[in-house]
Amino acid sequence: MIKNNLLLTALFTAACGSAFAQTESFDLNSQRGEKQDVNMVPGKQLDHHGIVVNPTPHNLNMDMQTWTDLSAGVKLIDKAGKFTNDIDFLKQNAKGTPLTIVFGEKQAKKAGLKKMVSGAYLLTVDKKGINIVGYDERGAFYALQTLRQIVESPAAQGKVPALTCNDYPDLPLRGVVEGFYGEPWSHQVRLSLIDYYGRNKLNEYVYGPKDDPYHSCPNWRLPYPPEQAKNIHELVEACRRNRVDFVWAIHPGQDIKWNEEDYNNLVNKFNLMYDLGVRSFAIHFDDIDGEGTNPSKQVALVNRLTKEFVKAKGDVAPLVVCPTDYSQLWAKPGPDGPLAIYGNELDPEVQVFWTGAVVCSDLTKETLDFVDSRIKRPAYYWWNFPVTDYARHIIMQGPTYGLETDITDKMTSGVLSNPMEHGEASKLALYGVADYNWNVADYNAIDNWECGLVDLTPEAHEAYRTFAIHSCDTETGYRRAESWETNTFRLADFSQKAYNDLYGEFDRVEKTKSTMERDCKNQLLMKELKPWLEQFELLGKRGKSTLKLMKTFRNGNAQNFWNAFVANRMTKEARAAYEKHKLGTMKLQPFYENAMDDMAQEFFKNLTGEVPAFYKGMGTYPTLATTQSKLMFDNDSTTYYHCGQSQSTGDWVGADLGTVRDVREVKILQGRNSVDDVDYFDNVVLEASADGKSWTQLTGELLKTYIIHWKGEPVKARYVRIRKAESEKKSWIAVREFMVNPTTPESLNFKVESANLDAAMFGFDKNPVTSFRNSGKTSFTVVPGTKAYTMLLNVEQNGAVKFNQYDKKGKLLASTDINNSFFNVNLNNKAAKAEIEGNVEVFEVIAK
Ligand code: LOG
Repeated sequence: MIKNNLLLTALFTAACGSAFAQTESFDLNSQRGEKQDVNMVPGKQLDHHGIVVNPTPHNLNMDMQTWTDLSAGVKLIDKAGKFTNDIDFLKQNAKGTPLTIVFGEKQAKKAGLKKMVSGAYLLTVDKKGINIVGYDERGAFYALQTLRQIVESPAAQGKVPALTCNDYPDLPLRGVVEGFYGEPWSHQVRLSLIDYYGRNKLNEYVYGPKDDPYHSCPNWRLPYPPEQAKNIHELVEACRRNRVDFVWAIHPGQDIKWNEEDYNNLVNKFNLMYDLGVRSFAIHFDDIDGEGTNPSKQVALVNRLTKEFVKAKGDVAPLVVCPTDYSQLWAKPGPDGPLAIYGNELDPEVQVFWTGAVVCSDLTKETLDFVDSRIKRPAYYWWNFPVTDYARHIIMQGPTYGLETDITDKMTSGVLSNPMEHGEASKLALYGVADYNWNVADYNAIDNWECGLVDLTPEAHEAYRTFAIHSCDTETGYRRAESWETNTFRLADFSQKAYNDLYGEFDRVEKTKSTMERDCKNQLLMKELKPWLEQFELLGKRGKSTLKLMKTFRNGNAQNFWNAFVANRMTKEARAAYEKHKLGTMKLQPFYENAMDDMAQEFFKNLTGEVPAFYKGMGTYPTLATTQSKLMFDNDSTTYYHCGQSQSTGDWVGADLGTVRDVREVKILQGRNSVDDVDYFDNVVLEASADGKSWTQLTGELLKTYIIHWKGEPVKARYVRIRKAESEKKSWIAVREFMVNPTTPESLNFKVESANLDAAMFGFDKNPVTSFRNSGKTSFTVVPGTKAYTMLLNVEQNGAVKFNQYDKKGKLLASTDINNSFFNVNLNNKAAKAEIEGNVEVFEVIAK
């Protein structure tokens, strides 16, 4: 719930507070690099000799000299009669190779299965035929999945080598929770995913889309409408075919009353779901506030349901529960805390979810130690990967990693992935989740990803790989490695070799969309990727044209450069479209942004001999090194930088002004709005520094202040920052604008007149990347001694733009056509006023 905070605007007319020295451990140099705080992907690519089985079997011995040809078909010997529908990948033929399938504990023991757990199996192929022994039906089904993958491998092509595979899962619960905010998956995508779970030996699908009103508030008490009820029944059936447990989850906590009536409402809803075939249930108490968060009441409810519903039915699986304290970020650790209450009172059969150190976090022994010791059982790891509901403009196609490989079933009952609202595009990540859960110690993230790409798009995997490697990171929140094979460079580091390599990659990027459209057979996937593929193509084009622009810049012809530079800028519309479907955020787009900024700044310096008023974000958050921090300096208060991590006292966000300047005014908009947002420093100090080490306080502590506005006697500073003072607040923080010395009519030593005077300031702000659109006339008095003007403009076709000069009395001295975006004009020595007339974008007016 968002609380209403009082809006306080602090306007200080003089510097208050005194200079004080601070010894900081903070390393200023770390702010200047491109380095981002993102873990690399572990593992390396392996040669599978054309046969890939996912998840990686524990023991698979193949004799590649001895092959059985299955093209004539197999003769199924299936006493239990369970698998007739599971061998669609083989022809059935009464005279074919015998395929014998048995399962059960006794058979498993006799056959020497390595582990007596659900899902374990022994698959053997020899001269006599194919033999499968499952620990249970699920195990036998898994043996068939292994057989399928081998037979369908490029190296096998309908044959099968002699082999022994004595295999089992490491973790008992392996699967997926449809648990994100946003558009729930379509029925078609759900069915496609359920088949995928079966093939990859995932055994649990928890149905809990936050935006299904019959799962959550307000309709959790009501039956599903008939059409949706029918679909859920179909999902249960699809899961049964794939030996997946369908777990239906309810999210009642936001408005549940702890009384008989709501208890009965819940049981009634469970009964309705039971009638649709559901045999496993979960209760989610995440993301709620108020009464529903009471841990004792939650536990009492789950215990009572266990007794009166689960056990009474006899064929319902133990319940799963998501506590309100599901993350270490806010879980109260004490012996009376909610997790301890769960540990002491909750029926030991009930599974308890846990998301780790924060909401989206790596699976570590450390976090499992923390939770397990309190809940007194192995936690069920709800992994918020590859979910993107907190960054819906992203499509996560990177490797599945961040999972420690010495975890056992004593520590967790398994990893349940919460995917993206794009179900097909989530399969790549689930390929890894399946592999990890099955064979923890052998998990090889990079190799898994390489194999997953081929598995998903066998006909287009190279293009899909190009797309995927540049579509991984979130920029904020759960950071992921991206573009790790690509080297970008700054203008100052230009070399022909670096240029050629990067040009080649941008060329591949540009061609990816058309290649995938031509070759990829997975239409559901293509539908989900489409808007991102479109942006990818544009990004490829943009990269190539930017590289060429660098060459133009280096050739030194100012007019050629400026015209090409203007043409290479992203329009407002192009930027908005990119922000909606973003990719290449770690290296490709930053290459573009940095190159454009570098060129603009160098160009300005060459023209004027001055450092442009161009600022860069800096501070304690690694995300400040991403292009997101530019959103603080874009003069657009509807966009914001979001830090992506919880705040603590001493954190700061600031601006590097490029050189020491006289700082006379600072205006900062904190939060995503100035009314009631929670993401801001609720106690904050404004400070300035010349060296980044000792800081002068410009204000005292400002409580609950969204708009920080300081004006005063100029202070010499290169760095300005807001620093979090003492406060309990832990939320993320957002900054919409960070303005230092905004150019105002009063701050200029000449007079400007324009229909929109505020906007016109961008033409005189000594920042060559900001601009205003002139229509009509903008005039400015000529500072004595000025001999000429250079104007950085964007002259469009049919612009009909003029530069007019007037004398003291207002008499027109000259009128010149402006027909080039780079415009130089000499002044008449009587000129007292100059004027731009007509429709044109004005970046900078430079007096010479
Ligand atoms: C929600 C989940 C959401 C995820 C990522 C849990 C247990 N609950 O912070 O529905 O998809 O974060 O944004 C959550 O993770 N809460």
